[in-house]
Amino acid sequence: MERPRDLWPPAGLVAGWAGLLTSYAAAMLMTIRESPVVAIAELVIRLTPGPVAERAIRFLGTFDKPFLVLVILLLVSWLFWGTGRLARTRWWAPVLVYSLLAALAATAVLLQRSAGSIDLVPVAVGYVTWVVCLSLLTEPLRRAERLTAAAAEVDGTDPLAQGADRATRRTFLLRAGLIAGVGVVLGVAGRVLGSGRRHVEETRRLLKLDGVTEPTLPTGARLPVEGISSWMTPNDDFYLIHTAIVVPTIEPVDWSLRIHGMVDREVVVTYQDLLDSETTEAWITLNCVSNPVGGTLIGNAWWSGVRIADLLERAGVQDGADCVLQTSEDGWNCSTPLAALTDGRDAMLAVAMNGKPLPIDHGFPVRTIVPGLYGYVSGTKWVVDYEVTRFEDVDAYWTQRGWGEMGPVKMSSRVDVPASGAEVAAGEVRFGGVAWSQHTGISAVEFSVDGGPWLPAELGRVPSDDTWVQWTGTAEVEPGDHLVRVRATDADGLVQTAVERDVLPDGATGLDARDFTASA
Ligand SMILES: Nc1nc2c(c(=O)[nH]1)N[C@H]1C(S)=C(S)[C@@H](COP(=O)(O)O)O[C@H]1N2
Ligand SMILES: [Mo]
Repeated sequence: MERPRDLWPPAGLVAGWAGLLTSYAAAMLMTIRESPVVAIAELVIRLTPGPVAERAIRFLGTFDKPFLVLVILLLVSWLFWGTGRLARTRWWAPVLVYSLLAALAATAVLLQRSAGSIDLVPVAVGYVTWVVCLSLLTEPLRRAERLTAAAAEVDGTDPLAQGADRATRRTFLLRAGLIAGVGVVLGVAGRVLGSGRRHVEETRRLLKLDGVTEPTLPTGARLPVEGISSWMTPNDDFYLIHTAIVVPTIEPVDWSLRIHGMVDREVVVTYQDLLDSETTEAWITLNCVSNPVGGTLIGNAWWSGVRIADLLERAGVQDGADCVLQTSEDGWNCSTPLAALTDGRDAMLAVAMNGKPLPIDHGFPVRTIVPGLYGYVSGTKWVVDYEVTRFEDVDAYWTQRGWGEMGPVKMSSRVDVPASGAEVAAGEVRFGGVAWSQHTGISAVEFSVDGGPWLPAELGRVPSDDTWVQWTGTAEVEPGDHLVRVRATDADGLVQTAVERDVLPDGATGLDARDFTASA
């Protein structure tokens, strides 16, 4: 059985977690977007050099953020354990640790976009919880130690009388249990009651968007090939990339976009303004610059929204401007070449994706979509600010981490069929996949088995140059292991290069290949 002196570290741990839980509950109940822990995690992400972040994302996939939060929680747990131990000899030491942690959390919170002093409340709540709970938990331990010392001094009797120990432990466990219980209840209640997301989800579900039509698949776009990527990517299957850990939840009535900077007059656009404007709709394939050759960070959807060029015209863009610095509600930003927003392509402030209001994770209520550019320089989700400016005057999130400024999509192609490692019947084997070169278009796709001649593939018919295109073809294949490669040619006659380049700084190149086995 542990003695009271072994209970100091657990006291620190329980008090520490109680503070995390009350601060989380406060953040949730106040519908502050993030708990202080998450704010710290986002600060870490912001301070992480691009290539390191890139590697982490590739290594951990979509678990990079939960993983970071977990690491932070483990680290602070270790700190809390230590504060308990420290408390035994130096009452002020844990207070110092708490103060440093709170200062770090406060800094992280204040560095978030549009943070005010009210956002510090959860940090303060956590701090008070730490101090109060630690004294509540260590008080019986301290008392027991004082008694022990006094008894030893007076008459040398066995100071660790079993009964006194047991009483101390009972008081401690009672308090620790109570604190832990209340902490967990508050945490759960905060999550259930406070999550503004539920409300926004409800608003979103009830929205009726006039002028937004359901997607009708263009005839001939889909090739009848089993296992090929769906030409239209359903919203639920569409890849997700964002730096925010907790995504912004914005009620449409609270949303507005401010267009300012090098303009003749500042314009503020509301959600209603967008609904009252003429709708533009288009099939546009969006992809991520971090998509490796053959990767899946790409999707094709039917987007509905309002042309950005019209809004910029209302504001009156001044001479000399060459980019628009877009900022999201969560603080992420990107600088987009002005030309891509005004040259007549379907660059839009999108309100709907595949005929439905944007899913929250895809930027509800409004995001930017620009055909032909990678998402990191254009596709701002939860967008709230457009500053018309010059590239030389700004430094956006990914560009300051070494990624290219302009971000035009590079031509690429992928094999979907056969799937990697698949087993097919020898003889006539069907191949298929997708190819893309948004805003330029694909004119041909070829595939080659085991380094043999390039065979022309059949292409699906697409409504514009802004989407990917499905390809298919067949070839005679002997029993055994094989490798199929694919390459595209764009509408300008450029053939996809086999030279392999990393995704950093402006998109991967190289040819996709799949190995498969043909059996007799
Ligand atoms: N607010 C915000 N918008 C963002 C990002 C982000 O991190 N935050 N990531 C961009 C990147 S890198 C890509 S590839 C696209 C992905 O859009 P999706 O998640 O809807 O597929 O969003 C872009 N818009
Ligand atoms: Mo991206």
